[in-house]
Amino acid sequence: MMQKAIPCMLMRGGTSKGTYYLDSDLPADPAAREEVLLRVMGSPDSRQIDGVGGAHPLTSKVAIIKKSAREGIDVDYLFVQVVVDEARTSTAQNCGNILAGVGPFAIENGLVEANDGETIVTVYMENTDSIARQRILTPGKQVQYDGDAAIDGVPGTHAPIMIEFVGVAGSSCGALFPSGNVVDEVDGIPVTLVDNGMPVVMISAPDLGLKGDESIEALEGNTALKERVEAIRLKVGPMMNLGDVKDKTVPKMTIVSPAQNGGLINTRSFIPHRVHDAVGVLAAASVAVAATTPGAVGHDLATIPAGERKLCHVEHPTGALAVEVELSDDPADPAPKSVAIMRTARLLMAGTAYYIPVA
Ligand code: NQM
Repeated sequence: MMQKAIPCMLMRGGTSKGTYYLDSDLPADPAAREEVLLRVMGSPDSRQIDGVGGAHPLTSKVAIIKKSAREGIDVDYLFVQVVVDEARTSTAQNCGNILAGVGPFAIENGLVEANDGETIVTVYMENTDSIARQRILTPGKQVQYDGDAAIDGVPGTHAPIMIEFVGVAGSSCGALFPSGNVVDEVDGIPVTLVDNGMPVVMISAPDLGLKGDESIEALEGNTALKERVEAIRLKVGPMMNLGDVKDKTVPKMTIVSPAQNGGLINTRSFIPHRVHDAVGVLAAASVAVAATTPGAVGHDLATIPAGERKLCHVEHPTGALAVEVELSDDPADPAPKSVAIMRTARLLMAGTAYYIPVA
């Protein structure tokens, strides 16, 4: 079968990497569309050797972008996780790292006209029916990628992209604390089920016999731990209004312990089977809100910053991710008043991707 071609950009968004497409370039038929996403990435194959994927969930991600018909919104963004070693994709989760590249992509492709200086791109996140506002540096109406901003998990410095989230609390699970409790007990272990943009299960490290600063390799090599964590994950799926999560990449399982470098709290995250090199953006936003909520798992371990707008450094295996949260002061509505983060992104390649259809 002849190779087929499709316009595509390869971008780093935050600490993740993926293929970015214009919705109009992809086939409309869902099965044909999924085939393109899989084949370009090189899935299913644990090495993704016949595609551009990086053989890890963090580098097997897709953004599909179109001009928005919604009032006050510039572009619609659909995130797709391409499973590395199975012929499967999932839209059951959002991704705040890949999101960082969405505004730059929209400007590069003429979906948003840049100002000379700075451009705000308002993004509707289809996976979670919520909004992100991105501030992008655009001197001379061109996206600036180089700069002085550093994020842990990415070498060097780049142009900062400030992202403010609107309406992310409960966006996947229906409520910030979807079980109706700030703490539940599952398999004899206290857990906090939280969704401030990403469904996350917080578990205290000692409750799993861990210190919380274990290496990624040690955690991924601990079969008994992985089985225990997965058993809890499968049980909490329905409690989080996510149903059967066996084939879903949510909820994320986050092991928390006291911060080691002056931050809010330390984390190790199963996403949900591999361990994250850092922490997801929206996952960190969920962790930050849980850890600052009295009674939740992690609250007693956390060092909570003072002030109304709290800059919470969520520590992870390669540094920390800072989330600025303004907590609710309304007991009837615990959703935070604001959530913001800083990311960087970079256009790595622009052009044509080639793939061979299976059928
Ligand atoms: O939580 C990985 C990532 C993510 C998700 C994952 C993310 C987020 O770091 O917003 O960014 O948990 O699958 O790309």
